[in-house]
Amino acid sequence: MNKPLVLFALSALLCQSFHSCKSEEHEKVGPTPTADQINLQDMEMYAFLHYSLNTYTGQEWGYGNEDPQLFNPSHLDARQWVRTCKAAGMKGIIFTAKHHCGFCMWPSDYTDYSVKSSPWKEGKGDVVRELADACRDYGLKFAVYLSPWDRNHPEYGRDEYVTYFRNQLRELLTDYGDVFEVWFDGANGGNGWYGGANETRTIDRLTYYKWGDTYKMIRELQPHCIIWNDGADLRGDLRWVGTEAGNIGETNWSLLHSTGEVPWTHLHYGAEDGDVWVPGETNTSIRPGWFYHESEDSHVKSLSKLMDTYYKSVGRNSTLLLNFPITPDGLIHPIDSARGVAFKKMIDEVFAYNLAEKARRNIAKDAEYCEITLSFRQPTECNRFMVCEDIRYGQRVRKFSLEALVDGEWVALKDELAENGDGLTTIGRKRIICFPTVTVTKIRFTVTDSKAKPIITFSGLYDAPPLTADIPDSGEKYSSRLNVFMVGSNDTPSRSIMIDLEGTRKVKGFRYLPPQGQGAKGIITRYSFWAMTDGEWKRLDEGEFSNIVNNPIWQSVSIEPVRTTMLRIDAESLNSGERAVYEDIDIITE
Ligand code: FUL
Repeated sequence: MNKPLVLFALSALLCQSFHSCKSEEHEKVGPTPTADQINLQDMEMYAFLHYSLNTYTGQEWGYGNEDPQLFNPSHLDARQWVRTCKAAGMKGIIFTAKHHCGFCMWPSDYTDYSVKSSPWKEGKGDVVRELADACRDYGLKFAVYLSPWDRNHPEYGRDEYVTYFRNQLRELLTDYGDVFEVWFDGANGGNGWYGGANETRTIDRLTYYKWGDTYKMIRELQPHCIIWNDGADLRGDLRWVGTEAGNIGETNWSLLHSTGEVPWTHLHYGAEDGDVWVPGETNTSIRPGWFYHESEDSHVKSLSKLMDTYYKSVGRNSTLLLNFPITPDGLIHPIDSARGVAFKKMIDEVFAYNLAEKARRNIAKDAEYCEITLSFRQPTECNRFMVCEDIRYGQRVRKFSLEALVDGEWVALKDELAENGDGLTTIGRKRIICFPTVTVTKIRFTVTDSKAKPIITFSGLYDAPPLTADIPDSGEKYSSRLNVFMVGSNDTPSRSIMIDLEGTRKVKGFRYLPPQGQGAKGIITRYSFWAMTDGEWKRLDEGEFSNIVNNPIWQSVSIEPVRTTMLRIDAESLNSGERAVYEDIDIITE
């Protein structure tokens, strides 16, 4: 069998019930995926594991001066991580070998800021090795996240660091077997420890790392490895989807322009006229944060939220990269594990039986693009529709419609998870439409606009069971019942938020919810926290809200309790704009 035939057989296997509106010649239309990109997309779901010194400091972004002595897990068990991920339906694992703090989870030859300097296994351990071995044993693929931003390294910002970064990457791509993906985080907050310099260092995200040379090295060392990159001058093989909330656009082209900046809309929706194949990978965490925080034990995503994420990623022509944080003990928490397993079980249940298999299928010969009608002998309940294009020949379909014959009348079925009103747009590798349960005798799928004759390899109809056993979000409701006001005038935009406690209270901290929505301005990225005592403002704390722009969740700050009547939060820096903005603020009192 030649290569295309092998791939064809594989995708036919995935899309078990196989039928189509096929073009005769099967010519490629526009950019098409490589075999490695197809393999990656076929994985559908894989796990992220976030684990570093942050796990022991409660941070999301380490500053770079955290003590390696903190790393001493009592029960680190990479096999438990892999078993859990496998049971949750994940086909591979991407591990944070080095996060922004610079601490290496493997004993790199190029730094002592690693597990070598920790008490764990008396400095002889290698977390990356344990995970790579466990993945091999359980048949999961293995991959690495290596943060380009390094807040520990003294040379960060200069050429020497780029050599260091590449040396580390070479170790990871040489010593641990096959690596299916490399993840180069685009985050770059600027300030850091940098060998004691304690300063802000800015780099040009596009050019500083000289990605061309790095990509060349990756291709040589791991020819099948997929490159994920955010903010490089060269396109990777896979793109960020512009949010960490767990969804990609309903319209989702697996295409980008090969040159120029990538606007947010292209991250989220792809570029219909793009000249290079770069599918979207939806990354999100099973908890609000990426690293483990005990306070989030009651905020693990509910089953319905996870299913929503599945439909808005895998069901929208994207892969899903779902994060499980590792606890300070060195394990995946039982709550996350149970939720992950329930998630996989629910996906299996929803798609267990394809109702289309008991229908008569008619493919209209005279349709402009493609029209498939499924006819049932008995009225049939359904609420999910799945359709696949043969992406080896390019992503073609722009628009389609879905109609149901209900009590003798054709009604249009709408995507109940839709965020825009454009109707049903784009298909790609897999598209799932969720609609409220209807009882039908016929279902009609029609491609109404396409770049060329569509190649539909699969269509399926399902009746998803209700989420009776749902595990609810235990999200406490925070509200600012307090008197919160901004200080400033028309001339001096306010960067201070005052909270009048209307009497004396013992305060243990505060929570800040930044403004929500794409492109929000006025997000506080560094804060200071003040209390009025004896008529004077006293500074209680200051710090950073790490990763708040990409992941705009509640930020909690705890302090030594103080008694006070008035509090103030100052924005030491904002993401953009002049005025500090909040969606909500909550004061934690005793
Ligand atoms: C972001 C990082 O800043 C977060 O800490 C996390 O690693 C996430 C996956 O990517 O850009």
